[in-house]
Amino acid sequence: MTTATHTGPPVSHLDPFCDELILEPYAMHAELRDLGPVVRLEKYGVWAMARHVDVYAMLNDWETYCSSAGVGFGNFHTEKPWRPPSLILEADPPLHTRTRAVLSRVLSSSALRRMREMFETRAAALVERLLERGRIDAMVDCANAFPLEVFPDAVGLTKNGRENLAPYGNAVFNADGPPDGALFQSAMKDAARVGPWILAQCRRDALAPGGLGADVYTSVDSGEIDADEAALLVRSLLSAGLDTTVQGIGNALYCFVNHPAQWALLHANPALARAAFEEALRYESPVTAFFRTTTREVTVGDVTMGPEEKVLAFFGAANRDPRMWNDPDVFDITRKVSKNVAFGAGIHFCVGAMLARLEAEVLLTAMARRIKTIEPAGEPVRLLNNALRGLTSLPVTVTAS
Ligand code: PQS
Repeated sequence: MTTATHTGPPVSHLDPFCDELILEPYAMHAELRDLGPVVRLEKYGVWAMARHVDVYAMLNDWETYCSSAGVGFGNFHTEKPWRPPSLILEADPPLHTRTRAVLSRVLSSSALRRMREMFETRAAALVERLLERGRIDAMVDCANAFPLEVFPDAVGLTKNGRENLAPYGNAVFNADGPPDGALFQSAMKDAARVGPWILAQCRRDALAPGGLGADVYTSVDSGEIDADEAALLVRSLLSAGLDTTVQGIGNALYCFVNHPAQWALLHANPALARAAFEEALRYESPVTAFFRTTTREVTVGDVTMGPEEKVLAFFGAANRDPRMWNDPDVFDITRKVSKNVAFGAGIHFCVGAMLARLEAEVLLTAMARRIKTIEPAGEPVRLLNNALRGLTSLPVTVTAS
């Protein structure tokens, strides 16, 4: 399947966006890492990086690897984006610097501090409901239910129409894949259906006072951004804030279901919850991969890439690179995981990371305190998505301590 020649760059004929490799990518990750720092994906005519050192370096060099041409397959310099580009994800400095400052403030740990109590109350109540039932679907009843309970309220979103958030998120993440693929096509249908509702919720008068959305608009009053920019930044919250945490939390639960000794460790010491989430992000990274676009000719290792070329960074592969981690395929919640790239790196490092960590920490802590065992009770069902790795179903039984 795969060949490397002496005369050109290493080449792979694998298709990372086919169903089989979306569902089971780890052998492909190893193959891509072993082929070299940069590999040509023959099927698509794009480059790929899968080693930690190279992914990390690329993410930290926004001047060479830009985001303003899009972080999916399409090149916005030559093709029309499927939606008005994000002012933060799909932007470079100086625009990115200005918009990032706004969301950094809105999502800072000090801004989030006042939410913790509400999150804790709801997590504790959720866990009691789970224990009453005993047999639950950890994806549906925990990983989906908890962020859906706390995140839209944190943003200040209206109660009506929240069922549109999941299909919108699904569309956003599938839109990073190949445009002729079935997932991209269904994403465009979802986006057409729920997009207008999403945009209407981004307006100032639709957002509850005191929420994160309303807080974005205080930067309009101070003159940092205009009202149209504020609406698009609220859209970023709605695009990136739900599916990512759902899959991140779900993957963490999946790790624990498959590693009961690690759950026993967390149960004995719930203060490990925050570190445990970080290790779960490394071990089962919810964001599969992102593109950048070269702004100039650049040589990495023996490979020279031209300007305006797409480069795919495999976060999950970097996070299990044996060149970086000892025993990368071991899930160990006591491991040091700084420099894992599950949240990205560099100027585009996830601006919502503090909120994601807060949600996960609060939920995992509440579960660790009350749940003695969490065991498989049926076959998990994997999510098929171009940019997200996770599950749609994880049947388990839980017992109280
Ligand atoms: C936006 C920002 C970030 C936006 C994959 C995608 C994203 C993590 C993984 C994401 C999506 C959308 N985040 O600004 O609209």
